[in-house]
Amino acid sequence: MRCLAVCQDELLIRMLGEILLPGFEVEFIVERGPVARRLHDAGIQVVAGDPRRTDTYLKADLSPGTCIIVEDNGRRSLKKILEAVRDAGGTLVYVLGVGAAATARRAEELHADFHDVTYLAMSELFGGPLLTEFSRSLTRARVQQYQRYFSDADRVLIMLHNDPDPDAMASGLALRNVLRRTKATAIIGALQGVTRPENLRMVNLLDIHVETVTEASLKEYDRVAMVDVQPHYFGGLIDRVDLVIDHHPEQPGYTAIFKDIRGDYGSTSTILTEHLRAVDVNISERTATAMLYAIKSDTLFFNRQTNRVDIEAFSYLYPLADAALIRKMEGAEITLERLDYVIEARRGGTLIEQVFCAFLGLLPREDFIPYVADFFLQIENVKWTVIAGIVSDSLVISVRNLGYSKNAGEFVRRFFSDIGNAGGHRAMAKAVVPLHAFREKFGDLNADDMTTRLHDLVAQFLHDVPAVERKPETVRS
Ligand SMILES: [Mn+2]
Repeated sequence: MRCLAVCQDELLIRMLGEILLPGFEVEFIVERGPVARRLHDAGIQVVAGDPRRTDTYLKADLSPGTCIIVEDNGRRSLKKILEAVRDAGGTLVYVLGVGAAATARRAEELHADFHDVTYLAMSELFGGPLLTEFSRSLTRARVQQYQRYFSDADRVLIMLHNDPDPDAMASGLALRNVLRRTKATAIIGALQGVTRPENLRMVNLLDIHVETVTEASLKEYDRVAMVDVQPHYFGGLIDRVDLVIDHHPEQPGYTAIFKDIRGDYGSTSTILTEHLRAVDVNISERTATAMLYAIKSDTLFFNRQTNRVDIEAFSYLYPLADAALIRKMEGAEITLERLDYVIEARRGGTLIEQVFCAFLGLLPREDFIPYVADFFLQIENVKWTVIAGIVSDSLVISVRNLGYSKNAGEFVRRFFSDIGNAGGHRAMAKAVVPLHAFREKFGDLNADDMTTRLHDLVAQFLHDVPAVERKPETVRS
């Protein structure tokens, strides 16, 4: 493709030359003779001419297929140049904003007269990669610090939350990698092991060992790191750790020598991808596969709480991972017993104003609840799901939404943090409340009343008015 660039700045000309050659056939139109001669001597295709005159472009053989780039350094002659280009039949026109402040306003001004022209600001074109580089070196400094701190330890514990999920386990593998340790010197552990079928499948396919840790065995480690969870989760059992890496909102009340908490990231594996890249550690196929699966599952394949960095980590890990293995792991999510609870939720649950609520009764395992919550969020017209069920002596409530409405984490905190554990993100949250405490606050409800009550709470939260005032509206719809 042929490209004509109207530029006066030598640095810009040399840079464009470097970027566009050899893919494009590039010629520069330069106003001042001496600059043109110097560039010509440097081997750059250049013609001297007045860019405000139509015949300059005719002489340069401008055709409708020629791509024109015009430098905008804030001077007023820009409109004249664009008129001349238009008169000469130029249609593929790009204006490159360099150093001119308020590029957005400038772009708008131009658009009124020349709506085919695309305005590109140099700062935007460059900003992304430059900032990525800068933040990578910040991350590098951080990672090197904790690497040094961990280097002389005999035994390191990488602690995960109970019933570890793919993100927790993948983050454990990744941190072991960052610390350049083996499974003998960096133990991945949890107080309670893996139970969910799809997570067990991951454990088996990737040969991951999660050691069961007890309060007593905690003392056997020289250093303790935590991934995908923060110490407060363990309710006072662990109040001091050496390192915390997590993407859940930051919690107070513990001491950590190093921490990297990024609440706006979709997964802890995303943070660890950046750590691994920053210090240039090789990522094995097994670790990459685990991390890719973790990002997919924590973001529901980018359907919730996804950040540009999650997508970037995903595309970085993709070629390193075993995609066939991931497909195998994913197949484990649908099981007959889970479908039983989907049917149960369909039977007893109700959909009101795009909110689906259901109570599943007494359950043998907790994972049915988030599974059903995720499942119903896929259905057309459903924007929120609130699924509750009883597991041993607690009521567990999973909340999901599409991520662009009110915050699910705030919802569970508002109604349940006074009587139990409640927390989460914008798009996914969970509350675990002792059954007796729930009954004290809300009464001893039967299944149908429970569903109605959940609807009332969501409506109250979404409309921010007392439930009573909302009732007639529900009846109408
Ligand atoms: Mn996670």
